[in-house]
Amino acid sequence: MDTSPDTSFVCPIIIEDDRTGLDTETIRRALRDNLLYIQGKLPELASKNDLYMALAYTIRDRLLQRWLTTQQTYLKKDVRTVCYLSAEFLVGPHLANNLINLGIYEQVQKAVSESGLKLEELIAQEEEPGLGNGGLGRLAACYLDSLSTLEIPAIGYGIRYEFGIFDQEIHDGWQVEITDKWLQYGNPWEIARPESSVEVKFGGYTESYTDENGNYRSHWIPDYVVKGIPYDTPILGYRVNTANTMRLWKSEACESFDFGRFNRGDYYGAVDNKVHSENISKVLYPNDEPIQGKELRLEQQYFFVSCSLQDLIRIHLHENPSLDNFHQKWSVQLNDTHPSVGVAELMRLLIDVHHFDWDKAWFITQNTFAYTNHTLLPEALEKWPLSIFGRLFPRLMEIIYEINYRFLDKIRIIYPHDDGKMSRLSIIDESGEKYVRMAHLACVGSQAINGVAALHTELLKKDVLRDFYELFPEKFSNKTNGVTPRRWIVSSNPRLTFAITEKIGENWIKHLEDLRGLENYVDDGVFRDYWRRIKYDIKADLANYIAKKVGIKVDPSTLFDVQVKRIHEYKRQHLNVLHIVTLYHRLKNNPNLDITPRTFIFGGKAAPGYFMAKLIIKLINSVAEVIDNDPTIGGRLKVVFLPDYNVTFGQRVYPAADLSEQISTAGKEASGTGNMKFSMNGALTIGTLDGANIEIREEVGAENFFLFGLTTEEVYAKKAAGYNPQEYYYHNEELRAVLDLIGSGFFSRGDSSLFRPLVDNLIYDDPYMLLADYQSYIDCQEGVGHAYKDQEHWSRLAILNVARMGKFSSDRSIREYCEEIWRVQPVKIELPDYIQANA
Ligand code: 475
Repeated sequence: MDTSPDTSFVCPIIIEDDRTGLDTETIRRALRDNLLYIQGKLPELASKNDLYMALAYTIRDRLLQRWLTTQQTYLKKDVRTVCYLSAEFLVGPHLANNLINLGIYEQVQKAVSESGLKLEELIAQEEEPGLGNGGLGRLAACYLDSLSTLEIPAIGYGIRYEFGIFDQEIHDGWQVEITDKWLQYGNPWEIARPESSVEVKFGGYTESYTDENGNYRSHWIPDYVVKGIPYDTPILGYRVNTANTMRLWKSEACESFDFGRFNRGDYYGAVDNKVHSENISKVLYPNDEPIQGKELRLEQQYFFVSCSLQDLIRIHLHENPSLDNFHQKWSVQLNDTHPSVGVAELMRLLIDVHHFDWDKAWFITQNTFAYTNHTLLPEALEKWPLSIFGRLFPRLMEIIYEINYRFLDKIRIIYPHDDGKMSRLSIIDESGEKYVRMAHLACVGSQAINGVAALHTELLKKDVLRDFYELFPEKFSNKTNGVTPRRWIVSSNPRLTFAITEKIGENWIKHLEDLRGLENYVDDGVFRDYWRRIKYDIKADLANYIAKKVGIKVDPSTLFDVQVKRIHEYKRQHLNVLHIVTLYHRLKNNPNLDITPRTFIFGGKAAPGYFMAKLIIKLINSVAEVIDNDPTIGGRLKVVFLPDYNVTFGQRVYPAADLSEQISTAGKEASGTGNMKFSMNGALTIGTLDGANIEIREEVGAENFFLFGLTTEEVYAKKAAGYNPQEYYYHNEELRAVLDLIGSGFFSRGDSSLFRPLVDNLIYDDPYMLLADYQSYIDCQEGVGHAYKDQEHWSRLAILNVARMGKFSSDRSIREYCEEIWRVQPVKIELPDYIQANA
């Protein structure tokens, strides 16, 4: 079969109105048409999902011209392109965002309602692609949005997991994981491109030979070869014609059936290879920070990286005579170390396949890659046992040894006789079992290295990557994270969007610093009143949703105190619980105590193998059950754990929060991005001096931020001096009462063993220093309660928070990456005349 473009086909394309028109009438007609001819459904038999699908195809049609024109323009203009390599893209639902970015939300709403439907209901039909765990994957998605909005040529490369992050159910207070079948009714946003498949080698051995020029070379004879099939999703920018591509790879077997084995009677064995090949892109590993050294995970990483680099090389050679200028045309960003095997793979492709010599290949490689680190937890730094790595990729192992050998040779000159330095810097960890240190490979093979918030970058330089910083300080820089206001304000909070736009126009959506204009209205009592009414309505919506989902009635006039994020000890959801139990304990001892009524809302998934995180979920639910059913509390405290926290639910909850909990141990959270989403939506923050909290506080002003807890220096000093949590336990009566209450079985129907591991861990070890920060947190929360009582004052603070969040748009982050790391320029996309321009 010939799958290459056929240039003899001459046919001026006249695009029918129905696939491009943006007016209500055309959209209505197109919707009906797609329902019949794509979904194959008569209107009277169509389900909500059929109608959603028909609408999704209607909108995709409107993306296609923009997308194809974008790709064509890039080819014609021979542009420099950013390539974002990420094992995760947590993009969230596409439909609403595409409507907003196209500027046709109202038209579509009208078209849909004229057909007797509600747009919001169709939008709610979309199954979100959960192709990520949390912060890192969601950041990649925000960055794709900003890259397109800023008209930067870019491709996002990743894995098309058949099963994304598991759905979470809560049974008897415990997390239960359910397979995420996001593809079961089809995915209207992607287009498969089997004609662009590539092959990836695994296992086997290498053979050395001498080439025609007398050079010593190596040849990889693999055990098996897996096929990667690209699936493309257009990512449209906000009110521009740029639609970049997110290209996700699905793995398949090259040969689906082994006739040799079949003929020998080995019927199951005949499909072994097919099963193994398809397994590679089958499921997302649900571990957030600490990695588990699972072989399949390493296969996933190499699979998508090799596919992506081969794809880039093919695109490059289509436009250029050789790969000599590869690094001038592509800037490849490594989203953490998960794709860092790319350093060795690009070397292999240049040397083995394209016959470069080492030095030239290394020059190109080093000038192509840049590396972002996302974590300070030592246990999350990826390393792979040499035994596994060498068996899966024998040729890459040789290359890594050679990279390391040449690197250490240079080190030896700079630091003669410093063996400690050598072994600390080496790409191979030889302290016990041998490992490949992926962060070292990334550092050596990249032209730039960055952290994701100011404090994080400082800690990388001082601590985690200290030796590398000493060696090449010029490679290091900070790029504080940001989030896209299109999804996290416009799409998720239409009421706030309307209120802001009414006052300052709509420029802020693309230039978030313009929110500063809102400061002019903090003294406007009418505006503050309006602001409060909006917040109340949003909270009332969430209250309805909570009642429907978990059957708990919450009062929208109480303070909504929210912590949503992955469950992890360092994020300290259990510190939040200690505060809740403290308030409960106070109310039990003093039933008439005057406290600010609060609704505590939690959401988040625990890694399935993370015992302590799962116990924290059980604790939250157990405390909730007791408090919510205690009539003496009279609704002054409510605790809700909302199951299955994801992007869709985030969009509902950030706008409804009064208080944002950002309470990690100082020095542990690289940046955080939820902290930004809350604050942009008018929540105030209670937080430690950690990650981007520090910069948020700088922007909004110390008087607008509830600060508590030890600083990073104090955490380090305390650890060094021999931290003993028992001192806090014995010296703080209230704290002791709270821990004892939890340990006694009071929240676990008398079972005093249930929460013992958690309580004992806090009293005897407390690696995240909850007890050291407890009193400071409790006192700070008291301040929050007081502040909330003065609603006029609270509204002022909330408005100022929103007004001063401009820095945290991902547009700002992406501009910094573009100027300082990628050195790429925007490229305007002009649509052909016959396409109706955006609104
Ligand atoms: C940080 N995920 C946040 C966010 O920069 C930060 C690790 C291994 C395997 C799979 N996923 C991971 C992370 O390391 C991660 O999500 N890190 C987070 O990156 C974006 O805002 O502080 O914890």
